[in-house]
Amino acid sequence: MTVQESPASAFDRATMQRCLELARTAIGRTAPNPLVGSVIVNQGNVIGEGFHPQAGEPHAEVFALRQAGDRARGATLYVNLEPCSHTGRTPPCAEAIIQAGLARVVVGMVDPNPLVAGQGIARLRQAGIEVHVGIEATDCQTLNEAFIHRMQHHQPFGIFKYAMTLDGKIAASTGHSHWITSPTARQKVHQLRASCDAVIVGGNTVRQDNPHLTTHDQAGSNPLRVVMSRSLDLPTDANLWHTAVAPTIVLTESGANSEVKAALLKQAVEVIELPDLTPQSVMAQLYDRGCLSVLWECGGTLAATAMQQACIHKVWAFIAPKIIGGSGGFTPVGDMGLSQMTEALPITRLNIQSIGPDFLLEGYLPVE
Ligand code: AOF
Ligand code: ZN
Repeated sequence: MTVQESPASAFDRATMQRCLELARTAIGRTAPNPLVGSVIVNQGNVIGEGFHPQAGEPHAEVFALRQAGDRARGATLYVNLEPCSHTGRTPPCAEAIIQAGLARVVVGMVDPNPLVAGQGIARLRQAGIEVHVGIEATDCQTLNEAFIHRMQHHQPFGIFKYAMTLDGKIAASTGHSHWITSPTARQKVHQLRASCDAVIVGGNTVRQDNPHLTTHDQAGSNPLRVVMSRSLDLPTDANLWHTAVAPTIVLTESGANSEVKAALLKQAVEVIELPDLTPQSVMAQLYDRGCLSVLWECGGTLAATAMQQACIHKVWAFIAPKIIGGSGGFTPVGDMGLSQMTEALPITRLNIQSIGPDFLLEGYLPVE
C-alpha cells in the first residue's frame, strides 16, 4: 500500500524526535518487536507519553493513551511507527486510537510488517482521523533498521565490529591484541553490544581471547552469546560458559567432540547441532529465535565467510591512531577470493566520529 507523505511543522518534528528518544529507552530489549515511542499532545501540552518495553507488553501508543486518559479526545498522537491494525500478542492500536477519539495522528514511517503495511494508517483515515506520515522518516528508519531488515529479508540484521590500527591490523604478528583501542572506545563497544540481540564469535576467538562478550557496566541486557565451532574443540572452562551472567549457545555439527559437549551442557550452555554450520545457517537459527540485530565479533576468517554469504550488512570499525606494522595475516577480513579492486565491496552511508583518541567509522554493505 502506498501512503502519501505530508509536510511537517517544526513542532511535529521535535515531538517525533521525543518519540524516538522514548523508543530508545528499550534498546536491546524489544526483539523481535520494533523500538517505538509515542507522545500525545493537546493544545500544545504533552498529556501522555509511552514506549514499547518488550515483546508481549502493550505497544507504545497504549501507554501514551493510558496516561492521557479522557484528555486524548480531540488531541494529536505522535508515534515513530505506524499504529498496528492487527491482533498479535496485543490488540490493534489503530482501534484504541479511534476509540479514544484522537483528532490527528502523526506517524514517522509505515510499518514494514506485512500484517500492518499501511493498513493501520488506512483504518485511522477511514475513521475520519487526519493522518500525517513520514515525519523525521530517516531517523525513524535508522532507529528501526534491524526490524526493517528482519521484516524485508527474513534474516537478522548483521553488524561486523572490529578494532584495527591505522595500518589495518587487528593484532601484532604474535597475535597480541589487548588493547588496540582506548578504554573509552571499549566502553562504547559495550554500549553497542547492549543494542544487539546476539553476539557471534568462532571457536578460535574463544581459544585465543577467552572473551566475556557482556555489556559490563552498561545498563541494558546482555546479548545472547553465540559460538560457532564445527569441531567443538573448545576449552571446558571459558568465560563464555558462565551462563549465570548471560546465556550462551554453541552451534556445531553432529559428531563433534562429545566430551566437550557434555561439559558444556553441564554448565547450562545450550549446544545445537546444525546439519551444515555456516554463517547463513547461524543467521537462520537466530532469526527463528527472534533476533533483530546480531553482532559479528569474530576474526578475519569467519568475517570473510560471513561477508561472502551476505550475513553482514553494516560495519562498526574502530580505528586506533597507531601503527604496528608486520606482514602477517591479522587483518579484519580474511580472503574472500577477490582479486581486482573493482570487485571490492563498497561501503556506503559513512559516518565517522571520534571516541577518545580513536575513531568509529560506521557504514553499510550492499544488501543482496
Ligand atoms: C511493538 N510495539 O509499540 C508497536 C508495534 O505481537 P504484537 O501484538 O506485539 O505486535 C507486534 C507488531 O506490532 C510489530 O511487528 C509491529 O508491526 C507492530 N507495532 N509493535 O512491538 C509497538 N507500535
Ligand atoms: Zn500496536
